[in-house]
Amino acid sequence: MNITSLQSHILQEEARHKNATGDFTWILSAISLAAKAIAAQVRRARIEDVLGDHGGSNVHGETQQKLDVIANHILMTCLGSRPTVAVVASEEDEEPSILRRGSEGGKYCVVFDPLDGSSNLDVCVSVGTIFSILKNDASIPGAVETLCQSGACQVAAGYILYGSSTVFVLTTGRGVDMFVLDPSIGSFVLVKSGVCIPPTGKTYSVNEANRPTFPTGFQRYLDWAHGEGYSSRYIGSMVGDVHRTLLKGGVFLYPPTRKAPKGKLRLMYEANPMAFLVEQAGGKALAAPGERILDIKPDAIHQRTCVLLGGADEVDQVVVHLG
Ligand code: AFP
Repeated sequence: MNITSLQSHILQEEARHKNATGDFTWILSAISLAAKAIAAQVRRARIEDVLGDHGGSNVHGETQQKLDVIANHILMTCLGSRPTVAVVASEEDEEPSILRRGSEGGKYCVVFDPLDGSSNLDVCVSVGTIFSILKNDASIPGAVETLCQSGACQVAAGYILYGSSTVFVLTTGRGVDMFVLDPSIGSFVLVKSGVCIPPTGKTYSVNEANRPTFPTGFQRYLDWAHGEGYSSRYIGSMVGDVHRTLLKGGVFLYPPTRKAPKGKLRLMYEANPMAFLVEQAGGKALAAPGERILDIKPDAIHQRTCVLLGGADEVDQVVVHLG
């Protein structure tokens, strides 16, 4: 039996680069450690007192769940101890934190959504952590300015899905790899290298309750998909919905709505990492027809965007209807 852990896989990848220092491996190991700690909390959610509202709201005015706060703290603690992490930014916090300057060895910035889909926790539905790693430009003094890089600059991105199993999906720009947490040995083990998103797949994933306020092109697409016998699948946890789309094909959509005319999902914490993964798996990820998510230069770290991603042919079908 050949068991490759996340750690050894990253070390093998790093060995391909002759100037590699191991710094990057060390950061991914912090995320992997945090993921195991969060998974343990999620698994014990009805046993420990970690469910329900925390009593506060985050920077977006959304109610924070106790586990949002716990997951955020775990990631901050694990990443904080890594000597090359310069800046961390969480979807839950208003401001990024500068941990160390470039002159003090800060080489990378890590941006994350600690627990996406957390409003589903009370009913035991899959949730996830999404992360994106960027280089720290030591010549830029401000944390926000440092982070406002387009998604195309990401050096790695991924998510951890706390579902019926705990799955770690990662790209470092050389395809997509998938690992599953084996609880009996406490390691993420490689289950698939080179994950490819099927170009076709007759499933769309969208909050159809918002349909009356979608731009007409999206309504035309949905009419067409109904006529073609498509299935609808929507969890309301982006990590779960994107994971299904990555493995089975189809499209995931978060179009503009009356309530969120620029889209609801966050560019840096959700859309960019997912777009990087989907493109690395051979799919497409757009904010609008002709506008790649990864090309958007953010103006603010909590910026929102519309999202249209999935198998290449299925995304093209949506675009045809947007006219
Ligand atoms: P929560 O973390 O507050 O549950 O939000 C999750 C999320 O941002 C994303 O994961 C989902 O795709 C999306 O919201 C679902 O939201 P709608 O209820 O607007 O469809």
